[in-house]
Amino acid sequence: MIGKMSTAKPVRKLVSSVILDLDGTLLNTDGVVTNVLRSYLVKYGKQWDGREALKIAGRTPLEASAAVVEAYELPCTTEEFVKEFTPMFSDHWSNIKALPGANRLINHLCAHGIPIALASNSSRSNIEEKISSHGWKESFNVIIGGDEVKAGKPSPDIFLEAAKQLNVQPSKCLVIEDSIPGVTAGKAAGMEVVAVPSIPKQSHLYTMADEVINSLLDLYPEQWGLPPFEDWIEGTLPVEPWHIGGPVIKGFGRGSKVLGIPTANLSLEGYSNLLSEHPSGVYFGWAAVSKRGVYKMVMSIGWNPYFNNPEKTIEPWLLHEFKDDFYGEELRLLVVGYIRPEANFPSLESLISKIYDDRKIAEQALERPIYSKYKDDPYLNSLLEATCSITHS
Ligand code: ADP
Ligand code: RBF
Ligand code: MG
Repeated sequence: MIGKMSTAKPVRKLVSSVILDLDGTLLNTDGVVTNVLRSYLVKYGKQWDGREALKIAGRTPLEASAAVVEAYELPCTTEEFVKEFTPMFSDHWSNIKALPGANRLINHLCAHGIPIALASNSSRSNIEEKISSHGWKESFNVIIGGDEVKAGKPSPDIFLEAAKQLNVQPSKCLVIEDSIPGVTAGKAAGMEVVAVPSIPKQSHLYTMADEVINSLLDLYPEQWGLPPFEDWIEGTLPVEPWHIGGPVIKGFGRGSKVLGIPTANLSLEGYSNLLSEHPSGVYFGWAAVSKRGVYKMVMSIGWNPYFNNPEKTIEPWLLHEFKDDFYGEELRLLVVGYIRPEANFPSLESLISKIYDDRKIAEQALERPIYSKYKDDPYLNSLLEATCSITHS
């Protein structure tokens, strides 16, 4: 009971329906666009560096294409680019991954009978192709594509049409959007808007949104008068377990020296795709260190706003007293739960105290069967066994 009360959030405004954006909000479209664009640019001797990201998020396909042609000074017209690029990209439409929390949100709203609409600048046929493998079509009461209204986002047309077809007042709709044109459209439609920016470190640009969250995991529907999620367990949210591993490398030296909290850094070479799939934030799980054992672990993924890292890093704190460093040794992590988004702090003391809160939450949660069962995971334990057999031979 206490755990539940401490996570309850104040109501901001009462809504009755939810309108969801697709690309960048429910689907990791950016990841696929990036991969296809990267290989496409090679043909023109150019290298992808993400310079177009802000100009293509939330745009219509034609606007996004014009932005790419301009950003990379391609020797072709926008029309030529569209003709060549679209088929390359559409091969991948049906295997774009759902973003973390997307299925959870859709299932939750459906289970409680909350009317939901999907409103995207993509064409109706694109939308249907993209959602086909996720089984979402039946979940939405209404689907509106950019080709079904006069003007795409940032015009409010798509959202107004969605509200009309849902048969609700715009002011009773909550829009969830990742892009600036989408947020602009939602506010122009007179709706409440939660922004979930898909481009990192850009949340300051979203001031017109009613709330800015880091990922769908951080949405609290009760703040909008909607039924709360019931899957939080004492301040933790179970996630689909995922693992990552590699040799421990030297970090910034701030963990033990500045914070008094050592965090082992993993080399992310070859892991940038995996890491970009997981929202920044504080997670926990189990960690195996070669020759040593399996330990409880709490970690941050992200840019550590307090120190403003240039790269997204993954920094696990193993909840065990080690007498020495283990640089170079193999570390394997199994992530099983989520605690909170990463945050900035007014002082070093407040950051440190929050990290100790995280530790306590993780330590307690990992005693629960739902999380403790993963301690026996073969990925973690094979590291210990492999080392043992070498030692004995
Ligand atoms: P950081 O990399 O966080 O800036 P340091 O490089 O000073 O900080 O210290 C991290 C190193 O401390 C790890 O790479 C590891 O070898 C060692 N270490 C000792 N105890 C722990 C622990 N409990 N959890 C993680 N790392 C630890
Ligand atoms: N740094 C931040 O700037 N913001 C955070 O919210 C944050 N949360 C953390 C949570 C945990 C559990 C741990 C172990 C570290 C956290 N850090 C955070 C610090 C960061 O990961 C890293 O230790 C420092 O940047 C030193 O390299
Ligand atoms: Mg570190």
